[in-house]
Amino acid sequence: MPLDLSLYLITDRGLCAGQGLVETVMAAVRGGVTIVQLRDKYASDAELIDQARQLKAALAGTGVPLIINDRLEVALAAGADGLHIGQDDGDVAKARAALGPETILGLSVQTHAQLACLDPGALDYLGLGPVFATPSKHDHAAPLGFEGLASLVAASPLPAVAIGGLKAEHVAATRDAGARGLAVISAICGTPDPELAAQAFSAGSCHRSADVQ
Ligand code: TZP
Ligand code: MG
Repeated sequence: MPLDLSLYLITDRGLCAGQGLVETVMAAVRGGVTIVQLRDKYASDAELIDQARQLKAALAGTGVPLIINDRLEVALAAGADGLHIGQDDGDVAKARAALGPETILGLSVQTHAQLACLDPGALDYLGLGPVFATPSKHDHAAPLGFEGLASLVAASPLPAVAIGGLKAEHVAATRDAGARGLAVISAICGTPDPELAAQAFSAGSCHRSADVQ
């Protein structure tokens, strides 16, 4: 199935705890999320494998792929659809070799220098950001703004999803910058109605900013 990066949900342990991880994700999928990343810096591998299996079972039949953040072994053990790694999370070539050719592999990129060094043949997509500063990731790089995002997208050899402080009101600007989609945590996780929160992004995508007078 072609990779649909339009609305990329990333989970957060704390923000999803109130309504439950699976409940939050499935509500968001009903609202239009097209791809889901399980991200939990604190869970043990065993705990994460268990969460991944629950999510995989819940997502079966929806066509929405499940991506695991950082942990190759978890992605393999849970039979996830993909893995997303950062610049310091190990070797892309090694991850691709372990995952095989069919599994989705994404990489976070913050700078042109990082873009120049990557091997596009080993990857399926890039996560570019942060667009804005965000409390959801404590050690994030300097914010790019939409101009910085557009500059990275223009140089990217792969489809890109933008990340960092993005809300439904940013859909048009993100698309105008050339990104295929928006990756979000706090715009959906921990909101009173994650389904409605996800729906707001498709409402936002109806207009490119150039169309708005
Ligand atoms: N990587 C760069 S910013 C970020 C990650 C994981 C967090 C995005 O979270 P939010 O709440 O959508 O700003
Ligand atoms: Mg990482």
